[in-house]
Amino acid sequence: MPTTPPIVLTFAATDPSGGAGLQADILTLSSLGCYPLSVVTAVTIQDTLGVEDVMSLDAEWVADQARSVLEDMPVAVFKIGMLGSVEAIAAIAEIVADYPDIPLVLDPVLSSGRGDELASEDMLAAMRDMLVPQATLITPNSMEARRLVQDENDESDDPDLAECAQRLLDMGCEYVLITGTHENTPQVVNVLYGREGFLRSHSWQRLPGSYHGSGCTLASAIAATMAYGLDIEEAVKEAQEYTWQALKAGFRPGMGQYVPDRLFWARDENDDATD
Ligand code: PXL
Repeated sequence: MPTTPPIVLTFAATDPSGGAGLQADILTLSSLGCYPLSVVTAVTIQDTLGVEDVMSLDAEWVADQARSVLEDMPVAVFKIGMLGSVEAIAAIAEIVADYPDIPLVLDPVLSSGRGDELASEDMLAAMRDMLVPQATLITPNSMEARRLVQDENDESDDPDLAECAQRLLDMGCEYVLITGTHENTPQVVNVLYGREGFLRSHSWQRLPGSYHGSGCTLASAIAATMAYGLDIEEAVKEAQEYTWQALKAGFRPGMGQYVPDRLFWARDENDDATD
């Protein structure tokens, strides 16, 4: 009998445009040979131009989806993306606390690449208090990193990215990967930090388009490479390589942003998809 691939459980919101969220996670995890379990946290109305509305799912429904599959199947890695409410964050925090041996990749989704707000201040605080301390790895972009750690009572508080990483580590997570797409640098520089501080920096050629779902793709790819047993540094390196290839092969299915082609390796170069 064929063996079961590594199983990754993702908590995420649905994106009907197929670019980000749960759909991005499922495509990425499948593309990298994992079997995805998917717990819906919220439903969005959006297209490739922007998010129109968000309906969060009742926290009990979020918890019950997760509990039912966790009792049935052995999960190798948890991945958390967009969340719908403080109550759902608390419910998920309780669930992952019951499985301390399962590594957790936390993608702290606060807003979309196009600037739509996807988390309230209360949700931000709940993530900080309940999820960051349980994360094996957190994958904020530079804007999310700043928002997660900045002192709201001190307008002059302007930590550099290394200081942001240190504050996140002080909250209790083991590793921090800060992505640099939004920084004003010629290349995109992503930096991995561990308990001892700086670990590794990866530079990537800046691609011209604006992409929808790149963060979800990267965090899911890391969850997948970790599920295959790579250590964190190797998992992060391999996942970035995969994500960069997916972005490079990205296409524009509608009138808005490009989306990564998470199945780039399966396309035949000579095939014209419009035939
Ligand atoms: O890219 C972050 C993200 C995650 N999840 C959902 C999203 C977005 C961005 O738009 O819509 C559902």
